[in-house]
Amino acid sequence: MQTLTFLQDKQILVLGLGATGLSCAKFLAAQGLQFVINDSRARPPGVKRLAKLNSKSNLIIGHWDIQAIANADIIIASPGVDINLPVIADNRKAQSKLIGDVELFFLARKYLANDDTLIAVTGSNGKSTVVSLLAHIAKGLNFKTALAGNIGLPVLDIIDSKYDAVVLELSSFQLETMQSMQAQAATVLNICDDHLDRHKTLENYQTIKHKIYDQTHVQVINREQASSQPSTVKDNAISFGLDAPQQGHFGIVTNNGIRSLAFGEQALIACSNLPLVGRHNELNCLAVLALGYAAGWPLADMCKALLSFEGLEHRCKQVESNDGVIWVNDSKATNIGATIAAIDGLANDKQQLILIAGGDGKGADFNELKPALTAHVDKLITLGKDGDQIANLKPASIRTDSIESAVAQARKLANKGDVVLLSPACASIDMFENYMQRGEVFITAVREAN
Ligand code: UMA
Ligand code: ADP
Repeated sequence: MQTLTFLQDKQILVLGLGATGLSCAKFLAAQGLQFVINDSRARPPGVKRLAKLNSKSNLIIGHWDIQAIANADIIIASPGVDINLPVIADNRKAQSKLIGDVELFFLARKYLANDDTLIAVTGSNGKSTVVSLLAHIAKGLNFKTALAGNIGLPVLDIIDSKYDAVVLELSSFQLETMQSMQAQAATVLNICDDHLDRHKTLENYQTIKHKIYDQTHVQVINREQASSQPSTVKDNAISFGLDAPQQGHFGIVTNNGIRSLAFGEQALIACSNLPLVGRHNELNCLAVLALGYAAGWPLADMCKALLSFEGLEHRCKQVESNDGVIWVNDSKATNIGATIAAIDGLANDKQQLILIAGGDGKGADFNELKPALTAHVDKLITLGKDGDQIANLKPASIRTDSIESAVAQARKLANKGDVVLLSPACASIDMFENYMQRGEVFITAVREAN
């Protein structure tokens, strides 16, 4: 790789030694550059692997190092590091450059004249589903494809190769330190309260998310939600929504009672054939088609490839069972917005919807759940640290102390064709290692009683 002049003869400081910090270290070491890494944790996860890199680095752990921060010309902050912490904001030199790993990736790409087709996705909910579906489709189109960013693989880990399609999931933490992306297409899927402990106000969180629109050729816009739309809409913007679309945009049309995803008037795929359940997933599929279309991917081939997507585990995924009840695992619903989407998407007038919710609410105001609980949920079963707060929102709620007993209660209440939905609206850390383990316990409880 060529040497990047903007990094030469500079005091470089990497903040954080998780997956991101390690990827930065690998990149800088490959450039033959000297750098300091500072992680405030006593045992950051990347220490052993950093040692193996044999880099010209100096590691400082266990506290924020004021001297290292004050000396740095370039600070590369990991997404988990709050750049507004006074120890960082107040001690850095006024002329220092503060960027994230994703900004470094784009600065390096520019330097390397790498112009792979790039699609970027942010939003409060649905990011992982949308980027995984995009990558699935890109592979179906026989593109050499990379999927990176907040979904798990740090972007600098893909900088050494060229791809036909690069699909990036971007968090607000990453967008906060970014300005040099030049995506072909990008979207803010939706916005609801999230990460306010770090961004303080919804307005600030929204402003950070909107930065993605200044860094893309085509803006892909959610027609249904004003707060996720850019303040300045470019002429070539493409929109998606659940209403009938205008020419050149994506939406839903109904012909002879059959609802289909559509491009303008052209019906593309019957909604009943989609591999993912719920209205929110119809929106996700429309966003995917709009993003791919904006990147110049052939629409008919995209639709074909979309049908074979199997969905991601723990996101509104039906659990196989032979009791005629539709058990749905949505353990990834760790905020209220995701649970409302699942309820709205799965409720129907004919069958009961039984909701299992609760866990660690991270200080959220659960009152926002009340309208959906009242309108669509027939029975509510709660568990976990903040389960009682949710139970208080609906009369005759059933309080339990485990997933197993919640499933047993649901089984007593459910008839054939009813939906039992685990969509906690809460993090899992009060009872489980993570949302995956919570989902697995649910699946096991459903299957064991079958
Ligand atoms: N931390 C410290 N001190 C430090 C550095 C980190 O206390 O000096 C803490 C942070 O508060 C954070 C944790 O350590 O809780 C991890 O931070 P990190 O920046 O080292 O994390 P990485 O391992 O580099 O993973 C990051 C993203 N993590 C975060 O944004 C918190 C991963 O997203 C992402 O997959 C990865 O980079 C590759 O790009 C995870 C995530 O939870 C999945 N994202 C949030 C979300 O999806 O809601 C935004
Ligand atoms: P993210 O990566 O943004 O967290 P995921 O695809 O992992 O998104 O989904 C997280 C949760 O949000 C799941 O419970 C899922 O069912 C729900 N969800 C997915 N898409 C949407 C959407 N468009 N609107 C609201 N909730 C959604």
